[in-house]
Amino acid sequence: MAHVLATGFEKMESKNPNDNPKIKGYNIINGKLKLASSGESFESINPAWLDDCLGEFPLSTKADVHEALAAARSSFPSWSSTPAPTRGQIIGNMGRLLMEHKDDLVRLQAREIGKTLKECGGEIQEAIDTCLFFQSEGRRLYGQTVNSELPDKELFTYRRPLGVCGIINACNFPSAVPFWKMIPAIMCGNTCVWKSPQDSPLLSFALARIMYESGLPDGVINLIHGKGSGAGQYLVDAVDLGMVDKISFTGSTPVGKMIGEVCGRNLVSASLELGGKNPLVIMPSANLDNAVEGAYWAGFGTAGQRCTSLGNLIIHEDIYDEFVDKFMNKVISTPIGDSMRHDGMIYGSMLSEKYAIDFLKALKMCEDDGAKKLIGSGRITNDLRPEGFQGDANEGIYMWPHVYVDVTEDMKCFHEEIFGPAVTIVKASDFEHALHLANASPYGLSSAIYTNDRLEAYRYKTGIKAGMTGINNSTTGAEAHLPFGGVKGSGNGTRESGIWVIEAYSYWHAVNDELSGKLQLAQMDVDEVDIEEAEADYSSLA
Ligand code: UN1
Repeated sequence: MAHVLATGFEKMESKNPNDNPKIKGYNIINGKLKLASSGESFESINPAWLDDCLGEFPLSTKADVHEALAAARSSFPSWSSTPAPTRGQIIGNMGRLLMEHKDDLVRLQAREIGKTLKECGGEIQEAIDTCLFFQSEGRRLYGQTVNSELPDKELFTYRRPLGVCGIINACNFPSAVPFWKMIPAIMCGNTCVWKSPQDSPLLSFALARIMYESGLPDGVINLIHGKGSGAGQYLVDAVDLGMVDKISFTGSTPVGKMIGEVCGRNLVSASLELGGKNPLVIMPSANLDNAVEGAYWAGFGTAGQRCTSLGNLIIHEDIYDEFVDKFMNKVISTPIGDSMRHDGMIYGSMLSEKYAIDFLKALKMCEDDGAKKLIGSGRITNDLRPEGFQGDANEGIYMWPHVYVDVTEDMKCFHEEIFGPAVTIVKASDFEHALHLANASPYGLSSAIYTNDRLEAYRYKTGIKAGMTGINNSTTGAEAHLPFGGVKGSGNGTRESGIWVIEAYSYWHAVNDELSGKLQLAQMDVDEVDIEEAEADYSSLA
């Protein structure tokens, strides 16, 4: 089998529009390009242009996943003993290569998942930022020296890697999120098996090749393609077989709970970044035009397919009508279309057919709940298209923007995440009610408030139960050096990004060094310091 760096990208015969290349994709196991052992493959389709097939990728079997895990296991001793600053240097090289190839990767990502070029640019930048941050963390993988209670004895702490990490991410952030996971993982000395999202295998393949071009030794990151119910499940099942020391997962709450159970019964560490029903509160003192911009972007950026997208828009009753009017004025003319062919689009296609099907089911839930619809007709067709739609609707999978009002706490659509361009609007009678509503869903990922009352902002920040809060900002917009993650149904409390993620990929090793040449017993052989005889009679004060 060819080494990952031995060839360029292998093109296949394609009937793509504009002759877009169709690529033969491979798994990368121990630095070698490999097909699935069954010979089976699946295709990656451009959701904004369904005739455009990006390539064919191995439908990995259980044996392929186990081979990748074995490769990660055997490369662990040498990688974990490579000095952390050297590991950091390789990560820095990855960042520099991403910068060099940024424009091509941005276009490839937009082509594979239909996200706008602008957003894809932001995302590749987030992957670059992550590399540059962790390049230096390789020089800062500090432990501590700790004083002993006994003489001639020293105590130390060291960060140790966990071992083999299984990485599973969703296709909505197909470059930033795997980098959030794998970069700190390898910086800490772990090795990885990365199951690429089934809807972004080509981008994952290109990113993994960049990792190898950066000087990564064979077997440190192993890439396997396939479906969630196939390769993804085999990777999780391998936890029960003792082949995995860590799973890091970004995706839905039900799948996250299943993974958490498997990891829990094996006492294996799990990082779980799950769904959200992110609330955004608008108070009367807010700058309403600014708030409209934030709510609109939070609701419809990435076609609402971020885990940090706006869920419940909670509006104070005093400005409710004015705000909804301004908001709807914007929503009605939302520019929607393929950003590779039309400029200025706010959002593009759904990530894939599967996301479209789930979104349509969620719309039915809103309708069954009796929420009142202000705009939205499901899938965009050439006969029924919003005024801002550009192009031929039959070419891709596009959805109308949807806004529902009169949503109340007793409705399912108040509580459940809707992954797509839909916002549910709730009316609040005062600040306390707004805060109550913001906390009433089962999730706790992101949250936001627009207010110019500092006390209200303070009370929101301290009263909300969420991993992230924006003040006079939208619910989205994580940065590579700030902790990312949620509470309640949004995760298990682990964090991605910044120095906080290091906790998720290392354990603390406490070492004591007894220099006295004899056995000294902690707590028992410690010199006691007596309390001096009290001069004062405290009982006379009572
Ligand atoms: C996700 O949706 O899984 O803050 C990640 C944001 C992005 C990351 C979202 N930078 O919305």
